[in-house]
Amino acid sequence: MGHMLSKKFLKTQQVVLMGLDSAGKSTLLYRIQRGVVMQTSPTVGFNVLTLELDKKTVFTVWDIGGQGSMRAYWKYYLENCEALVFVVDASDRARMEEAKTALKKVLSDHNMTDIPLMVLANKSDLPDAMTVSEVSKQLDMDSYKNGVWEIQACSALKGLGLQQAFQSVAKLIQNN
Ligand code: G3D
Repeated sequence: MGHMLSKKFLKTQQVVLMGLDSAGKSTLLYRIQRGVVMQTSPTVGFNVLTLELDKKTVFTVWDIGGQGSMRAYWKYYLENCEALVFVVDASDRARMEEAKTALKKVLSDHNMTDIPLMVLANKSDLPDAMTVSEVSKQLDMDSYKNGVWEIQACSALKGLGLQQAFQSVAKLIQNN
């Protein structure tokens, strides 16, 4: 499966979207979706969704909370990944630690060396949402000194900040 996917996506920009369940990934995709959902739930026993945003950009979406067993499959997607978008629920203080651990795991994959990262502090419309600097601190972003990363606030529900965020992702890919 991996080999076929790798070949298929070779000519497109592959953006991998990850985050804990409930971070807002589906809502975000729904908001930005212009293409069609190409593939959902392959038969390997976990949910992965692939979405063709336009002719050149393919999003692969993963829920990564507590799913360590799926890590063996990430590599097929991360191999050609040009940017990682990591979505966090900025209003969910209780799960920040879990998000931090999950992000650390992904970034430790050797395919992620030199891949730019965009952290989206989602649900910024909620009154108790953390600011980007709070989220950044909670995720210990300062420890990624060697990597290229950015953090932006957004509200997938209201559609706020998404356009800017994905323009920045495109820039990060361009500059990489
Ligand atoms: P996931 O795909 O990452 O698992 P979902 O997350 O997109 O399913 O979102 C989980 C819940 O968070 C949904 O609420 C969704 O409406 C809500 N949500 C997503 N983005 C935002 C946001 O920007 N602001 C607010 N206020 N809520 C958001 P339900 O109630 O359907 O579970």
